[in-house]
Amino acid sequence: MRQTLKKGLFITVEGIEGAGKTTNLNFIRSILEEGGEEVLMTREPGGTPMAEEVRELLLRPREETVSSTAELLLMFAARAQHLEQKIRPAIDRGVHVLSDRFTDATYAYQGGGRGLSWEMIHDLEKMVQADFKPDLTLLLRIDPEAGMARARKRGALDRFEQEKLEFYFRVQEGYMKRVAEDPGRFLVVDAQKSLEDVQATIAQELAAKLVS
Ligand code: T5A
Repeated sequence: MRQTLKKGLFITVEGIEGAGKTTNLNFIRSILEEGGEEVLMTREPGGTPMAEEVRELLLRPREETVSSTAELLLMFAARAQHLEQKIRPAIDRGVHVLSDRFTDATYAYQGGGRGLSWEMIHDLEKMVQADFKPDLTLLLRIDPEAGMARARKRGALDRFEQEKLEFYFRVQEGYMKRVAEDPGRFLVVDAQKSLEDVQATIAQELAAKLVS
C-alpha cells in the first residue's frame, strides 16, 4: 500500500455496542503499519485529556435524567477539542488517523436512538467541522441482541449500554440512513460472521477502497 496511499487519511470505525470496533480498528492499524504507514489511534467521545473527561461525564450511569440536547452538545464539545488538538494536527503532519467512532455515531445515537432532528445535528456538524469528514468509514453491522450479548460479557455496562434493545435498533437504522446519504464513504461489513471472515473482508475491501 505504501507508494499509492494518500498521506494523512482519516478512517473511522462505527457500529453498535459489541460490533467489534476496537478489535477491527487494531486490525486496520496492523495492516497500515505493516505497509510502513504511520498511524494514530484515537476514539470518541474522548481522545484528548479534556475530551476524555467529557467522555466520563457522558458514559457514567447516573440517577438524574440526562437531557438528549445536553448529551448532543457534550458530544460535539468533546469533538471540537479532539479535532483541534489531535485529529487535524496529525493529518496535517501526514499521519493516518484511525478513530473508534466519530460524527456518524452522533447521527445514529442522538438522531436515530434519541430522536433528535437530523438538521440540528447537521448544523452542529457544520459549526464544529465545516466540511471535514472521514475519508473512509467502516460500519460493522450486527444484530443488536448479538452485539449486546458480546458487550455484556465484558462486565459492567455504561449509561448507553443500559438502554433497551429498541434503542439499538433505532441506532442501527440511523447508521443505515447515513450510509444511504453518502454511500461512497462507507464500507459496510457483516460483523456477525466469525472474526476471521470479518477480517478477511476488511483486508480485501480496505485495499480496494484506499489504494488508487
Ligand atoms: N456515542 C458515541 C454517542 O452516543 N454519540 C457519539 O457521537 C459518540 C462518538 C461510546 C458510547 O458513546 C456513544 C456510543 C457508545 O454507546 P464505546 O466504548 O466507544 O462507547 O463503544 P462501545 O460500543 O461500548 O464499545 P464496545 O467495546 O462495546 O464495542 P466494540 O469496540 O464494537 O467491540 P470490541 O471490539 O470490544 O468487541 C467486543 C467483544 O466481541 C468480540 C471481541 O473479542 C470482544 O470480546 N468480537 C467477536 N466475537 C465473535 N465474532 C466476531 N466477529 C467478533 N468481533 C469482536
